[in-house]
Amino acid sequence: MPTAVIVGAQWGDEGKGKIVDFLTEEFNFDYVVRFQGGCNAGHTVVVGDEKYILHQIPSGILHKNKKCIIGNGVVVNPESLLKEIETLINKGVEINDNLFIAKHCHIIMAYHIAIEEQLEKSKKIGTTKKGIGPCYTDKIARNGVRMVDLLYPAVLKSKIHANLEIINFLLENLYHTEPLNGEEIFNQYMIYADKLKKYIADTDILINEAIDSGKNVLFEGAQGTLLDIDHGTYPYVTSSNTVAGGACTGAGVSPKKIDSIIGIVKAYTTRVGGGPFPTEMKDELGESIRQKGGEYGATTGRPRRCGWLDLVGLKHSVRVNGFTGIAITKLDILDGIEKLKVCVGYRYGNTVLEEFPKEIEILENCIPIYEELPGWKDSTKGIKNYEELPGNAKKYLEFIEKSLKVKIQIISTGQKRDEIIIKE
Ligand code: 2SA
Ligand code: GDP
Ligand code: MG
Repeated sequence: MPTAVIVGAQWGDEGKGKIVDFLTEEFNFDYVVRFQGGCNAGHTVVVGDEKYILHQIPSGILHKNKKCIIGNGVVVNPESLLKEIETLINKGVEINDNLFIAKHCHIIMAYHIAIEEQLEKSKKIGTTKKGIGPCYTDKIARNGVRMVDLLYPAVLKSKIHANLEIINFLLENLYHTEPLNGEEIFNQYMIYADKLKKYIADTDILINEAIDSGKNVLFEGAQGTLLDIDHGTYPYVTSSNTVAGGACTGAGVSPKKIDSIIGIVKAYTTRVGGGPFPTEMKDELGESIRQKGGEYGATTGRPRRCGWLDLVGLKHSVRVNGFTGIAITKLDILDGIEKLKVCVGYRYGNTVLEEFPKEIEILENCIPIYEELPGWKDSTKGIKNYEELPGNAKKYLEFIEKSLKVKIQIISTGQKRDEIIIKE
């Protein structure tokens, strides 16, 4: 597996952090590269009794001698990145010449957060309020401030002032709130520049040279396919390309150089924030899965909505990503549930849909068609050997594999590193 892309196959929080951490060591990846999103992400890695939540730093950072890269597709919040670095160092993690940030990453500015605060009042996407959308908006509108601008104070200053002319007009006249002070923002970002400049690099060159010299590179996606700006449940999506193709644009690597694409699939479904969710369980079972699975936002602490596995959404995910294999996570959370439902189609009015609809109004009014599978009583927690899984757990996995026509390569049976099965 010289290069592999890890992508969330649902609405995020599938357990990408755990799988990235595991694969980094197990398959000897030399580099781990984040390629989109920002500090909206929360990737959890549990090592022994210690829990780490990575937001912008790749989840390979906990292993020594691995290089971690924040690729150009990421939007960097300097303040939260510095906090993340400090937290990790305080926990004994080494961060020095093993971290690189792309020169051409866009930066989340204080005004992006201020604008999003206002936008969310009417739009109600249920964002993380980290300024992600407004930052990508500026990137596409060609108004963005990039990491490299931190090295050129005059450029930084003029960009901040030019952007604030528009932002302050909106804040004062449309939102009737206080304007922001450009000089204060500039001075604050110069402090960040001083602390972060040692990490800024030509990461596209670094990554390509690494691949060309035979090093193993793992690309770590954030959020999930159904939150993709193009392929997700628009407008209830994040503002980046979360699909596998995003790894190429978000790191500067040719599709020719990608060997494996692994979709991370939670054994059930969760979603945090607004938007349609056909298989959502609004009952006691949904609540008990939330409690047992610890389904609370790793960044915001918001309760995640929980539901049954949705093969319609997953088939779409398989198609747009081209998974070469999948990893099923949180199988243990389904232990003890008598009957498991799996959504195999949607009923919309008098029609049956087998494909995930693009029309948000249709998706909002779809009724899932379920296949019922028998559950299992025995615990799967911590099982490391496929043969030891209860028969019905194997049947559940085989059903998924057969429906999606993609091999299950990894099964995760707990939060910890070693609570995992490698199937092939
Ligand atoms: P944003 O902030 O603009 O990206 O929000 C747009 C939508 O994307 C969703 N989103 C997420 N969904 C799942 N997990 C995410 N990371 C955190 C976690 C979320 C948290 O690991 O739990 O702590 O709340 C994530 N980031 C963005 C978001 O909920 C909106 O639906
Ligand atoms: P990510 O954003 O995809 O990295 O996922 P999050 O970290 O936001 O959420 C996944 C949660 O599930 C974390 O608390 C993980 O520690 C936990 N987790 C991951 N895999 C498993 C598993 O197989 N079993 C259990 N019980 N928890 C898991
Ligand atoms: Mg998460």
